Amino acid sequence: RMRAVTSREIGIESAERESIMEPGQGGRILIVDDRRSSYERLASMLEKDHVVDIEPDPSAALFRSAEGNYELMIVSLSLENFDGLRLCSQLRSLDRTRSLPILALCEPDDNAKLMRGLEIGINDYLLRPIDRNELHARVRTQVRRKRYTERLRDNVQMSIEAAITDGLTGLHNRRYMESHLGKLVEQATSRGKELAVLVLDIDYFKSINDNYGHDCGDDVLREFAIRVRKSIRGIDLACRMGGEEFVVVMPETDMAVAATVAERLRRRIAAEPFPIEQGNRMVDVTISIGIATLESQHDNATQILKRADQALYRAKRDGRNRVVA
Ligand code: GH3
Ligand code: MG
Ligand code: MG
Ligand code: MG
Repeated sequence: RMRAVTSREIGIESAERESIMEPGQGGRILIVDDRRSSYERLASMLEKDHVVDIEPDPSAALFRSAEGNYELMIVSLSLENFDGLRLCSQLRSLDRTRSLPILALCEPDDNAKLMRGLEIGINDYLLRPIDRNELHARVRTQVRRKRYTERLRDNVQMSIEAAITDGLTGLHNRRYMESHLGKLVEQATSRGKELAVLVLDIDYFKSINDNYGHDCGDDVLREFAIRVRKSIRGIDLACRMGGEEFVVVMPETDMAVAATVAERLRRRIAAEPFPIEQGNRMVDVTISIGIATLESQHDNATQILKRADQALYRAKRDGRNRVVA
């Protein structure tokens, strides 16, 4: 199982959080207000520190917020020709704007509207008449929080990718294969579909390392991964299981097709020498491949991998540079 990731690992320190909004890094804000005196006053208070747009028409505001790159919406709940709450609820229901902060502007005597706004999911509010300092503080907080959340999300995404990717080749790693092969097998058996698994192993890889050095061995592994990727479809899953051993899982693929793919890949490897030392030298590489396909409704990931491994073993025993099913 994947362990929890600490905030230190995902690269967010409290000092960094503070620096998210330095001077000159103001927010991009859309003001939605149809009273000229009101939005002009707001804009004049914010323009020194932020990039401010004004949109008096709520429908246009909805469109602009989904298209534009805003970090905060300031929405008046006392629009003259439109229900500001309706705009807020539309903003919350669209994927593109769901996490866009909303700062609502309320009349001090309209508590009912404010309560509904909070239920819809506005992030903060200001009562009229707007106090300049309060406005600045609440705007800064919302913009900072939005940037912090986005950075957090990006870093989590990167951590997840790193956890399932092989660093040398960029293919998936063993952990990912182990967590996914079972699901793919289950999907195939439950839908009565075919599934093929290839286990690939570079022949005499140790002697490549011995003759040319470990770095050249790494060059070979990277180039090998590129050729594997070129030989398979988008829905096929390619993983480096460790060392110079790889696994390719091909959904909806029977033995005849799997054998064709494997044989094509074997030839592609053997026919074209691999560049090492920044392309200054070339080295001949061959691989052996074992194939197994789903055999019954009761087959499972462990068994199918085991059969592919046994086929690979026979390919090695019979002289290498060959495909065995
Ligand atoms: P066979 O044809 O039987 O597969 O022989 P082989 O030499 O390929 O197999 P063996 O398992 O004896 O050797 C694999 C070698 O792969 C040993 C190990 O040092 C090397 N190796 C494992 N991981 C890496 C790596 O990340 N980079 C490099 N350059 N070498 C690696
Ligand atoms: Mg070996
Ligand atoms: Mg080998
Ligand atoms: Mg090996």
